[in-house]
Amino acid sequence: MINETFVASDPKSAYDQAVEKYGHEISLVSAKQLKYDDGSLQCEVIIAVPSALFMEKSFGDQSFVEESSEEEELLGEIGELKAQLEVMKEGMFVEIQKEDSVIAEVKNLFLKKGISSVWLDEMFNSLIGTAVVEDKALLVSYLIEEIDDALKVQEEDLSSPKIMMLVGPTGVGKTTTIAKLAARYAYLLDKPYKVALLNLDSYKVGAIEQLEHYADIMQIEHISVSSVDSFQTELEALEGYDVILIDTAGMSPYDTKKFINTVEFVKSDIPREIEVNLVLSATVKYEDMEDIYQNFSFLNLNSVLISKFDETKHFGTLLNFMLLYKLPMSYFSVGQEVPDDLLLASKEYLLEHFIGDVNEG
Ligand SMILES: Nc1nc2c(ncn2[C@@H]2O[C@H](COP(=O)(O)OP(=O)(O)O)[C@@H](O)[C@H]2O)c(=O)[nH]1
Ligand SMILES: [Mg+2]
Repeated sequence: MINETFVASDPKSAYDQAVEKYGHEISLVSAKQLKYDDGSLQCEVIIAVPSALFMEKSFGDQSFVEESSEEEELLGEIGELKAQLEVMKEGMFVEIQKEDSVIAEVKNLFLKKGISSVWLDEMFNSLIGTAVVEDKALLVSYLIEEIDDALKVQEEDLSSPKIMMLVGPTGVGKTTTIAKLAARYAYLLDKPYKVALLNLDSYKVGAIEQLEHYADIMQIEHISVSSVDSFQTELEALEGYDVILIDTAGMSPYDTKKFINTVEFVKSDIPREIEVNLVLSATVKYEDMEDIYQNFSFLNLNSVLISKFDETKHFGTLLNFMLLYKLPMSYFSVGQEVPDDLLLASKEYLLEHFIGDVNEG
């Protein structure tokens, strides 16, 4: 049944209107008197009409059927579209959730390995909405490729005479590495280079003895200098040498800077640049690395030499340092043995170790 309202001045007139329209199959639902705004009284009668009769009288047989089917068809289509939208919406939600969970998982993995969230977020932001963030393996290999791109290696170049100075905290492996480099240049390359060792330490007796000891064994020139003046004089005297390796044992970066500045006053036929290598232990903690960089960066670092590569399996912190400060790597010290445990820096070698670590985690 369908309810319809009829209005007239009295209930009977209203009911008569309903009978006139639908005949006697109708039934009375309610009747009430209403006072309108203009003060007039009207009577509202609600009657119930059988649905079929209501449709017939309202739309007429033919038109009702046709309109209904058209309307129904339209409604059906809208309903279908709505359902499709729901499915799409759900699908999108699932995709976003999937992206989120892949990113979260990979981010967690790299964070755990020491890569900073600043660098990671920068990467993820540029990848949102791409297929890369929907697949864990794809995302991991993308990140490793990005690290590979960001890493730089300083090629070994002995084509012109050079002065190489190793700086870095005490105990990091400077003296040992200088001995390895000296042996490499003097005896292990395609031709023997003329190498001299210079020690800037004036008071750390042990350090001098250590370098002297290596120099004696290798029969390589060794000089110890204690003042900026004598440094300049010695460099002038070493004019004919291919490589001068300088150890800075126990010296503060500020004192070291004075010696570095001296180099430009060295009188020499072939002017030499000084190449400053920061020696960083692969085992160092990130907070310490930052401190080290702050302490030594004003020396205009040319490259980073990574020591104690053999003492850790985790290279994320080191990689993070490279990503942040963008210094090229020169050599890797991979053990205590002089001269064997020294490698030319290589991205592949470092990344292989890092990937090994990532795969374990
Ligand atoms: N395991 C390992 N030990 C190293 C490496 N390089 C240096 N060392 C050791 O670290 C200690 C300090 O080295 P040293 O050259 O005296 O450091 P310096 O104070 O920077 O001159 C020594 O016992 C070295 O044998 C390395 O690559 N791996
Ligand atoms: Mg030393």
